Amino acid sequence: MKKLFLMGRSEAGKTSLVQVLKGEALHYRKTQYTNLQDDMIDTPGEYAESKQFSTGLACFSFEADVVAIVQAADEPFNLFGASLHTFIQRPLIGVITKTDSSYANVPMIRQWMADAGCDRIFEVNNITREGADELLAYLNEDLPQLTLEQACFRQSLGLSEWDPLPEGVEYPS
Ligand SMILES: Nc1nc2c(ncn2[C@@H]2O[C@H](COP(=O)(O)OP(=O)(O)O)[C@@H](O)[C@H]2O)c(=O)[nH]1
Ligand SMILES: [Mg+2]
Repeated sequence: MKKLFLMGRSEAGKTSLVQVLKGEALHYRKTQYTNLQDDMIDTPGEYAESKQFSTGLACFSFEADVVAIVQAADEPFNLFGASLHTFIQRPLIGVITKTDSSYANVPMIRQWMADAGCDRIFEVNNITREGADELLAYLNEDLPQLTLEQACFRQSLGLSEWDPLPEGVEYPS
């Protein structure tokens, strides 16, 4: 299973998402600190909301296989800048929560996530668990383990570790 790192503003639904992905019942718990031990790294929203702490998120992200921006469908403004993926050396995905909100504007959040450089965007309603299976299926696919030579070959093609090899291209033997 890919180790998932979650970042997003307070109340975005990160802790609920962890509970949904683990198959637990939803229970409110304020996130006070970053826990690195688990398959899922949940972070306090205050990190994403403060300029001083936000670099900490980039550092924690190196402990993960995939980084997720979590944004509720009814968020009124965007905390994340364009091309965010360029300083995170991991695949970046977006998870849109609270799709059930009467103020939901999913196309707007999708646009923010596309601007940030998300490879994939998932919609998850934490209350009904709709959409959770698709995200779980993605997380259950492990990333390929590369040898140093394979990583260097990818670099020579300008590819990240997780981009698929172009059609017809194979690793040199
Ligand atoms: N309607 C709705 N409420 C949600 C959803 N996800 C989380 N919530 C509620 O939003 C509040 C904040 O959720 P929480 O997971 O603690 O957010 P965090 O601060 O990002 O960890 C809680 O009251 C949750 O029950 C969702 O998909 N739909
Ligand atoms: Mg939380």
